[in-house]
Amino acid sequence: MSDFFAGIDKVPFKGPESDDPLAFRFYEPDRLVLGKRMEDHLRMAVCYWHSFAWPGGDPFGGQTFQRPWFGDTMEHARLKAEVAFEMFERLRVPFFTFHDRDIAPEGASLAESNANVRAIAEIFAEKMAATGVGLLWGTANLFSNRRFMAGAATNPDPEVFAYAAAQVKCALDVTHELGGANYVLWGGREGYETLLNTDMKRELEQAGRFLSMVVEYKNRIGFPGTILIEPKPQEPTKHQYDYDVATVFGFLQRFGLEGEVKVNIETGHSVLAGHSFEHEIATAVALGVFGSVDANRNDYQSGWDTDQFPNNVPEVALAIYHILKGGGFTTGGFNFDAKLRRQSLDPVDLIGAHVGGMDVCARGLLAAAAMIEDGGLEAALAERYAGWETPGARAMLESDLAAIAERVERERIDPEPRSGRQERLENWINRFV
Ligand code: XUL
Ligand code: CO
Repeated sequence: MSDFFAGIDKVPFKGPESDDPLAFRFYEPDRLVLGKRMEDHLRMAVCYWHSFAWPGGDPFGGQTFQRPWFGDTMEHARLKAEVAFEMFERLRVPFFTFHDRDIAPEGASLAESNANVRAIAEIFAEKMAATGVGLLWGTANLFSNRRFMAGAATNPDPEVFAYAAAQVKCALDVTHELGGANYVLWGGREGYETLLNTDMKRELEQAGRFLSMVVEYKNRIGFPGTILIEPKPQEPTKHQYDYDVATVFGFLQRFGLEGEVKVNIETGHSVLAGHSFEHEIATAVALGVFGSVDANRNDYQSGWDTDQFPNNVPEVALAIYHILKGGGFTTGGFNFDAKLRRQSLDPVDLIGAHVGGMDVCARGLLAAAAMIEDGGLEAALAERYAGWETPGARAMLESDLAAIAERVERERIDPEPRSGRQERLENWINRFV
């Protein structure tokens, strides 16, 4: 046992009136909401990279955090795993997520790096069995090392494609062995800076072939989880190929993968793409590719992917409303892809940030469930589209342009516009959030 969180107990539930910053006010794992346990609705996860690997740097300054596990040795990596599970247990969080390079240092060769990852995965397996904490997803870091500066799957050098494929194979094997519920591909460097040096057509074909290989391999090893693509419009490249959910869907269809791969939607990435979080979720639900969520929030003034902890209840409630309407999570969940501000130095900051994020998700779930139970929004939608439920409207969709035109002239059709009632619906939402 480490002493990193000494003096901080397992986070208790104290109810909405509590002012204890290290207690849940809304998150009660066993509380039934719409007939399902809160924990099973939300399937929350702590991410390894921001919480345990990020040193607190920004473009103008380096490390601010001092963690006893910062360093390049396996001893450091083992201490990091120790502390990570101590935090998962304190938070009662059911899942975690990681990149291969978050958990173990890179070796002198890929074989050595893979061996390091496997050694830590063995420790994870023991700790997961002892604590009941599960792996929501694993992934490979194909963006930090300089070899990936011009892309991984989309690199002009085929040997980088090969290296990335080998790295993903190991990360997927390890995720499978740890019983991961999903495997994520976020194309950090899969995009371009300038068309002057980029063959876009070729790069998109490479990305499609790479993803097809991942799916083929997943099926070969019998990985029962879901392969997820995480859309993002820019950062780090100026033009990322996986811009948003709609773009990813078109890409999946082109390579015949829309039945095999789903999306992992991140709040901040949605905002960077000029969408709302719920827009991206509703798009994925409508297209049948909703998978999982990276929960965070962006600063609305800075225009960067600031990865702050979620604390906007209306934003989270509307997102969960659309998730519930889509049938809820299957293999996915709420992964906190969120990091502390670099001045938040203390262990208690790390715990407190997650307590707040988890509580906001719980509160959002309660609000969304109340909205569903009330049924007001659903009823307003049904009324708005009622015309389409008539036999005449259905028959029209089976007919053709000329027949429709003939009827419009014959019956002298001239539709009367009807109110969209937006303000009334916005006011209705405010009763629940
Ligand atoms: C980057 C991002 C990643 C992915 C996993 O913006 O969100 O951390 O979630 O690679
Ligand atoms: Co993310």
